[in-house]
Amino acid sequence: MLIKNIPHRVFTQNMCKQSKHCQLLNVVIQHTHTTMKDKKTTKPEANNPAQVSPPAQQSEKLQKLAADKENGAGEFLTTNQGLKINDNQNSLKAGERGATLLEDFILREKITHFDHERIPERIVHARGSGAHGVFELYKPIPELTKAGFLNDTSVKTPVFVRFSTVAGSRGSTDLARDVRGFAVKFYTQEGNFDLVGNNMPVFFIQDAIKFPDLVHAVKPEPHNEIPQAASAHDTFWDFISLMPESAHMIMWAMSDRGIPRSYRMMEGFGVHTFRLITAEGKSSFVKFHWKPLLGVHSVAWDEAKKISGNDPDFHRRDLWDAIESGAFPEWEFGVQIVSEEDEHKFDFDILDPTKLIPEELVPVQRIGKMTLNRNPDNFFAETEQVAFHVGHVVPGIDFTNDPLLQGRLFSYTDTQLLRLGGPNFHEIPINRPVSPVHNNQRDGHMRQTINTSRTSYEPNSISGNSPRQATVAEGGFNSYQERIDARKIRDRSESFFDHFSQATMFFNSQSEPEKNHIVDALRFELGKVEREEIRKRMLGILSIIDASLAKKVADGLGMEVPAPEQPINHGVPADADPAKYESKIIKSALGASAALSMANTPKDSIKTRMIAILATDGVKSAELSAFKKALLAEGAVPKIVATHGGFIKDDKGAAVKVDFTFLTTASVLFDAVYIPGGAASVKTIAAEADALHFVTEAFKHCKAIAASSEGEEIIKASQVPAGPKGATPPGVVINGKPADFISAVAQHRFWEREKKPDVPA
Ligand code: HDD
Repeated sequence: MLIKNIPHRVFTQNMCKQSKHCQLLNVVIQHTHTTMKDKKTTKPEANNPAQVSPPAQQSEKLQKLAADKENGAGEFLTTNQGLKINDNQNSLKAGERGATLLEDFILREKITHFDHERIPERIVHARGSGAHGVFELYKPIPELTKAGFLNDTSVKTPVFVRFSTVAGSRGSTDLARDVRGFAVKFYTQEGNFDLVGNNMPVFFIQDAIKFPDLVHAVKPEPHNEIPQAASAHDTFWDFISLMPESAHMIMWAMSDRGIPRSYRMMEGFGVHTFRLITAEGKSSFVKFHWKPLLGVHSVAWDEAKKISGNDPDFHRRDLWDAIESGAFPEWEFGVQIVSEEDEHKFDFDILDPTKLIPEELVPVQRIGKMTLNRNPDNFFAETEQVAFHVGHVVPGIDFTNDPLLQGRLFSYTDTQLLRLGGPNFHEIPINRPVSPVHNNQRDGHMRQTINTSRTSYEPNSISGNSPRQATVAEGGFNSYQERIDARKIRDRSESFFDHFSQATMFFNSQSEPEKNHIVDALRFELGKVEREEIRKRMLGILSIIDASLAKKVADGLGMEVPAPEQPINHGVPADADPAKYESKIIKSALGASAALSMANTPKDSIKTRMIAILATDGVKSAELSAFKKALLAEGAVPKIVATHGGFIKDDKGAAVKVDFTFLTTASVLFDAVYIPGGAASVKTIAAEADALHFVTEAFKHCKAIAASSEGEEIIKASQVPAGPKGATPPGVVINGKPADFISAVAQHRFWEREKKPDVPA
């Protein structure tokens, strides 16, 4: 009885891992909890995690979260004080038509809570989606780090990941052209390690002091709050055109990486150079990577704009659906290691966050795998309240002096204090480590822990000096003892001054279609810029990166590339020697790096690909079922798109469930299209304008299309052009086998079809 009346949180939150007594107590509590629930619950909801999760997905973190979960299934409605509510329809009034009484505490509580339901959205990365998962190590790396989770292959480290866009508000579209956040919280046995990265390996600026300027420039303009979730406006390009250090990142942002097909098909990067530290205190520099096992893929820009209208939740839905269906997204975790001795051996400074280390120079070693296997139960409680911080590290991982990283170390706690309302945000269930927390921090808004000790200071004698400091051998964190012998200055290292070599290397590394997409993206973005001087300045910057790029963009804008001149340099400190800042266009010939082109990504799977099957009454059952079966066997997701909802009847009279109509979906929400035969089905679809648009648009976006010999009529009725010399265009499979279509879908896109000729969809 005693146990039953005490909130579970009090026990589980600070549960001492070592203590058998505590563990036993926890089991008793959870058991008691279950027994109570079982008695009261008439029909448990299907998503009650404690009841349906297979053991493999019940990580230590998920088990701990279970103690805070609430599910009202079969329960009475109550106030927050546990009082059962008798009437949730009417407020308390003076007479049937009378005024509502202030006395109505039930009404007041409900409305007050509602009035306070919103918290400030993140200043950047407001729009995001999260998922739970596990990280598994391939092999211990004690020669590089003493971090426990990187040394024990038997441990499955729980993770929570949040993907995001940067500029848009919380409700903005997923498909904005933007950088994507890729933040991973590892709940390790030694505390939380947060890897707060992006899907691009470099950043716009070199010093955190410029971050507020960058963000103010990209956010909607202050006078009219336009445009939402878009960088195509004057203030962004004004800033960028004055900040040559952004040249490399601009190439990435304007590339197809800015419009991913899926969060599941993005790379992730820690961006900064961090340090790994061994038990002996040896330091190595490290760049962290995430490599998606489904490959790196993007959509077309025209498609991205249309997805934003058809399904602004496209990426969120895609992640959710994949996890719900059991197609768990996976990434390999990679490290690029540079020894202390090699710190200065590159053409660039490894502390400069606008530079990457080409994989040809330092290969990425894949050391483990992350699998996302569970959707959150509550978006606000988990995805919105999760608080990441680059400063959350564990013994064996440490920082470098990258000036962007150094500034971030301040910013993240500061922002959570505002966003989550006070210093106890670490007690919010999703943010709690799985390792125990014991310290002398006390009180503050919404404190959850009931600290029972009389002492809240250290040293103390009253509590036997508990909690006590840990030696390094006991797992205490000690910062890497970097030798520093310097003057205190506010300046930038000249080793950070080569802004263009890697921008050019990135451009040179792209395939022809990828280069064309960068040109188109820049034409679009700069075409939206009203001020000519900004466009001109940008053309000047582009001409340093690549003359042909600048010329093509200029042609699209109807402008001339300005005569070569030094880029107007940014932020020269008031008293600095301008010569130091203004005379530098340093460029070293770095050539190209194959790893930078998405054209080189693996294209061997159609797992989770969305396939539209265009069919209606009279569809040929044999063709439909053969393709459907083959697609399902490969892990694809075939959906019937028909001219009406409900069920269609195939040529054998069997009912086939319709997933979408041409009204409720669009070709941009699919990866490929299959058109089975059946005279009646083909005739009806060929007469529907939306269906013909569907096919033409899928072709325009370079997707695989297959049709049976009868189904080809629909392709002919659409505006799909013939291929070279009247041949079938690449990626179009007529009267082929399912295997032919499957290998075409695996190619993702046939970019060579683009604009040859352009189709009006
Ligand atoms: Fe940041 C959020 C990634 C530079 C300040 N950042 C945030 C998130 C990601 C990144 C993924 C979202 C985390 C989540 O899902 O909750 N940020 C980066 C990367 C950067 C970077 C890869 C450069 C390499 N950020 C950066 C700088 C500053 C900040 C230089 C400030 C000096 N970032 C923040 C922030 C945010 C944030 C204001 C907003 C919400 C939050 O932290 O929790 O503190």
